[in-house]
This record gives sequence, structure tokens and C-alpha cells, in this order.
Amino acid sequence: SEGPQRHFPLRCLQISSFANSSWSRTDGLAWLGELQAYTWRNDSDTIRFLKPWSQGRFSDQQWENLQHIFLVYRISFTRDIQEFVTMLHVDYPFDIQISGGCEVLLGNTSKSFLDIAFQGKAVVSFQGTFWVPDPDSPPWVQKACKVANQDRGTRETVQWLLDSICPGLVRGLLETGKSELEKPVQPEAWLSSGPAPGPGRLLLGCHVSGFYPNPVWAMWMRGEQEQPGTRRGDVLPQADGTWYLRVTLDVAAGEAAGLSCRVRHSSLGDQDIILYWGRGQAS
Ligand code: ELG
Repeated sequence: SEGPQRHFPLRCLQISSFANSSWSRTDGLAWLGELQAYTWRNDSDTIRFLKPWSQGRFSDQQWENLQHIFLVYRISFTRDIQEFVTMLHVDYPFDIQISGGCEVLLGNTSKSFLDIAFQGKAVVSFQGTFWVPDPDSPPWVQKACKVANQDRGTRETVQWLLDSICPGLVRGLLETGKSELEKPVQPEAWLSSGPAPGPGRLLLGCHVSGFYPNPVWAMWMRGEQEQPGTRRGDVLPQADGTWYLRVTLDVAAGEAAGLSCRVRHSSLGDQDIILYWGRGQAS
């Protein structure tokens, strides 16, 4: 087989909020490419599968073992942080975010990462076999890393999770989830007129909804001429795993005729969607 054409990194995210010395919570979630495959809530002992293919090629027993590792880890992590905070005089409240995972590359290779942020700022990463603090992270984080680096068992577990378990899981997921991961979904598109940006002006909207995967191209055109005034909104996630985009154009009311919105997406092949202003709008 040819192997995956696109890249599908597994990104595991941990969000831990510490309000004071007696209240904290830790939640987790994980994405394969653009699709969320797992959640792990603070009040649950189990990692929940969000997709029919989330188990990958791992056995029930392998999942039990992983879940147990994460359960022990969550308790230990919370206790460790509370100890560091007491010892090193850190102020509540704060958040710690951890992003870890891997990507399987061609030829049986993989690349992994593990990054920790404190109050939204990157402070530590795991590199090779050690926790490495950012040079400009607070002194208490640097001390905490020195302590963490003394725990060889944990460093070995982290290495094993990143370099062996993660790529193994991803390889299985690319098989079990292949059809959903690789199947493009066509957008639908429609035009609207927004609130007048000024006297004698129109705000033309072109809405593109329901596409997968993410990159999409949409432009206001006059014939073959791309309109440089096209303003692109943010690409917004929708609950069903597809995406939404709006592009707008501010024009003189008299110049709207002859404009069109053109949409290109991998699901459409060469068949761009072209919608013409004035056909169907009240203008
Ligand atoms: N170790 C129990 O963040 C991100 C995924 C990490 C998974 C690690 C799993 C290993 C684990 O749970 C905790 O360790 C004991 O038991 C182990 C067997 O179960 C081994 O025998 C081990 O040798 C033994 O000590 C351990 O308590 C660990 O410290 C939990 C927290 C790990 C962690 N540490 C960390 C903290 C790393 C870098 C920097 C910091 C400070 C906070 C920095 C940012 C704000």
C-alpha cells in the first residue's frame, strides 16, 4: 500500500487547573489529525472513546494497562505539583497545559513531542530522555525539573509512551479510522448580504460550511479576477467535525452585479463551487 498521503498527528492535551491548595482538576483529550478521538474527564477513571475506531489495534487488555498508567499519573501529578507549590512558593490560581503525542512518518519512523505550559506560556519540554526547562522559565520550574529528572522510572515511562506506544497506537488508528480520516466531505455554500458598512455600500457574505479536511480556498471574484478586498473570517469548527468559513467583501452597491464567490476544496476535484451575486439575493 502507499501509506497515508496526509499527516495525522496524535495530539494528547492535558488541562490542569489549580484553584487553591485544596481544589484542582485535570482533564484530557486527544485528536488524530482534525478529529477528536478521546476524552478523559477529571471525574472519570476511564478514557472515553469518541469514535468507533478509537480503540485502534490495541487489545482491551492494552487499554486497561494504559488507563491504569494514566490514573496513577493523574494522582501523582496533582500531588507533585501541590508539593512543588508549597516548597517553592508559587501563587494560586494557575493552569498547567500539557501537549504530547507523535506523528508517524514514512519508512517506519516517527516524531514525538511533549510540551508543558504554565499560565499559557511554554516552560518545559521532554527531550530524548530528560525534562528540559525553557531558559526563561521561572526559577521554581527549573528546580522542579531537576527534581523530576531524578525519577528515572518516570522518564523511562514517558520515553516508552512517546517512542513506542504512541506510534503503535497511531499506526492502528490509521487502519481502523482510515475511511473517516481520508474521506473528504463537500462543503455547501451560500451568499448573504450583511449590515451595510456605510451609505451606498454592501457587505457581501459568502458562507462555506461542512467541509473536511480543513484547508479550503474561497474568494470573491469578478470573472477570473480575485477581489483583493476579500476578507477571510476564521475557520470555525462545527460539532460534527466539519468546518465553517465566511469570506466577505465590502463593495459600492452599484458594483455588486457581476461578482461571484468561488470555492475550492479537495472534495470538489476541479469542480469549484461558483455562486453569482444577484441570483437569489434580494439586492
Ligand atoms: N510517574 C509515579 O509531569 C505526561 C505523561 C507522563 C506519564 C508519566 C507516568 C509515570 C508516573 O505516573 C509518577 O512514579 C512512581 O511510580 C512509577 C511507576 O508507576 C515509577 O516507578 C517511578 O519511578 C516512581 O517514581 C511520578 O510521581 C511523576 O512524578 C508524576 C508526574 C510527572 C510529571 N512531572 C514533571 C513535573 C515533569 C517536569 C516538570 C514538572 C514540574 C511542573 C512544571 C510545569 C509547571
